[in-house]
Amino acid sequence: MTANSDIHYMRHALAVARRGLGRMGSVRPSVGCVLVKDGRVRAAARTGDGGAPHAESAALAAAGEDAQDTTAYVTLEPCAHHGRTPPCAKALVDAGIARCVIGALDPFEKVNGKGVEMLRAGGVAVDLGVLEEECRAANQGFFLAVRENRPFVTLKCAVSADGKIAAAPGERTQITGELAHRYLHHLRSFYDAILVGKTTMEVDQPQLTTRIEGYVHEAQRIVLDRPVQEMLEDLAARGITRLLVEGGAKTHTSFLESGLYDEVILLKSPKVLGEGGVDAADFSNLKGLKSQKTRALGEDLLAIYGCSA
Ligand code: AOF
Ligand code: ZN
Repeated sequence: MTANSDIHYMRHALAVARRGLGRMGSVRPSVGCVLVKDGRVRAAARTGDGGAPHAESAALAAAGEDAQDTTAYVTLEPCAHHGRTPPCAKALVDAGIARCVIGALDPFEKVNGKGVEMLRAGGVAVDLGVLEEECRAANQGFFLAVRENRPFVTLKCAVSADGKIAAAPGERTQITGELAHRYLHHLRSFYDAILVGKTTMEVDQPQLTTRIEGYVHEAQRIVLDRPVQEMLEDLAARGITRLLVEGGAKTHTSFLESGLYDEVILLKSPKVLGEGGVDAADFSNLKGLKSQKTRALGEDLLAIYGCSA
């Protein structure tokens, strides 16, 4: 059985890792690493923006000599290859850590299993699979890009009580309130790119930026102009591992019909837009997705559907 303390520190590492989502700029994971000794966190770091430095080397640098005899909690297997940086597994061994607790194995073939071997060969005790599902979920964009050549896709839609996304065709309509608006800007900061259809681009002319204090993030803006599967492969090839699809209805429908989506986020307003409004896509049948979270945001309701258990 996994010790409670292992789960606790892995949660910490996951929280640190998640802050890097949407900031890697290429098909690279955002990893979290926490170094712990005698019940005290000595250092915590994530993969740097743009993919470097790796989480482990940043945490080791922060801990200095204090890294000796720590337990390292890492959300993803430490790397074993010479890439832009020397192998993290070797750096952990050289720093004299006692134990390494790993969330998920790295799917990248130059690393997969080899990081674990390198640690064990260096005398480090290794435990695998602590909060594995959460660790994979946190880096699902990276896993999908490596294995399926496409980014993690979230469909997001703000919808009125009567299922509309605008009061009339061609009319930009603010449907949800201030808290939902803030939530959306926060959400955007965890994506590499935001996609809209041509009509939305023309009608709403959205800036699609993150505009809240404390967040500096500019996701790439993408306008849907090709069959999606092809476009998604292209986006993955350009290093986009997390894509937020903001609509409109035609764009959402094309994703819903192709089945190429992993998560749906609906912001439901109590407002009624009436007969002349533009219908939202039909989100009533979400293949295999389950309700993950429902919560009030002011007078609006946030509903998240995903595939984790
Ligand atoms: C780690 N810690 O923080 C990350 C890892 O091009 P490079 O040298 O940056 O290597 C990228 C690969 O390293 C990436 O595909 C993934 O397998 C692993 N990422 N590994 O030990 C980290 N970001
Ligand atoms: Zn590394």
